[in-house]
Amino acid sequence: MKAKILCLAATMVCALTTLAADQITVGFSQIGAESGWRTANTESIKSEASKRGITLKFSDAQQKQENQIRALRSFISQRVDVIAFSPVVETGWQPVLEEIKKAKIPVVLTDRAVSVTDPSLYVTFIGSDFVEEGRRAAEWLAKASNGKANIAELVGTPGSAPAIDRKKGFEEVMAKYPGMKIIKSQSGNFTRAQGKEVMEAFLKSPDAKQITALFAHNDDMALGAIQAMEEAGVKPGKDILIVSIDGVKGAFEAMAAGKLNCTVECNPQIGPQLFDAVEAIKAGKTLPKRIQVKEGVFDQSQAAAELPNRKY
Ligand code: GYE
Repeated sequence: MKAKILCLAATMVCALTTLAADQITVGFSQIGAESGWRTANTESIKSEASKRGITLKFSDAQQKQENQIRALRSFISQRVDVIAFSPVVETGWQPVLEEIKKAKIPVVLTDRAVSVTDPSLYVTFIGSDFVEEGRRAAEWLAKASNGKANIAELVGTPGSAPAIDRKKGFEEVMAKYPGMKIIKSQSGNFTRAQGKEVMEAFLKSPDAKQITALFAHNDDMALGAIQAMEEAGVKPGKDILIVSIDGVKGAFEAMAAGKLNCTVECNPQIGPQLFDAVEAIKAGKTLPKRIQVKEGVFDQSQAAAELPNRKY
């Protein structure tokens, strides 16, 4: 009897140890909560971790790089299995990534890329092609305006990969249309409040009447700008054509109401691909350096039909 109990206890200890060894802990440093896209991205990551029984240490940096660096260092001292983060800006990561490498913790980048000289500092980057999104926005506008537009641009967070790349893709296509010009360009930091503020300033400038189109680097800034236009007696979507990027629910509602003309999709639901990568790393598998997220382009004619399908 005694032997039996001992044996049972040993099996239980053994089972518990296996469980602990299998348990994966991931430290994730999120940029902030600046947009509808970001909220959906956080939700996707948190819900996927809990679905898979992965322990997630989640930290919100409130759009500040120094907060992200602090969070990354704390993940090193907590000895998490994998560190993942969405870098607010592209530069300035090399030192902390070297510290992580020394601690032998694999790194997965999600959403935004970093610019480092040593690509071995991270395993893989899971994210969208922001240059292509910028191209798609410009292609749409070129068609809708017959290649003639005086464009106001609401730029994302300065130094961030999506702001740099979306501008680049947009301008690349615009160069084929001599009648398309960017006549105003300023950052609205990817937030609705700052998008509104900057649009108000654009509309107060002496050449405000020349603006025929708005290119906003994300939907939230476009939604803020729509409010500014309405308050100034300008008809959004009619007096000024508006194209933005993300494809959040609010953008589809604005399109269905005729106030926004087009949104280029940028899918925030990265959670499943992130934890597939984490599990692959733990299983010793090799991953591609770049994992692409799928997305489309939607205009007003598709808005009502697509609205019920939108998950973010
Ligand atoms: O477009 C914007 C968010 O990095 C793709 O960040 C992301 C961007 C997204 O604040 O809404």
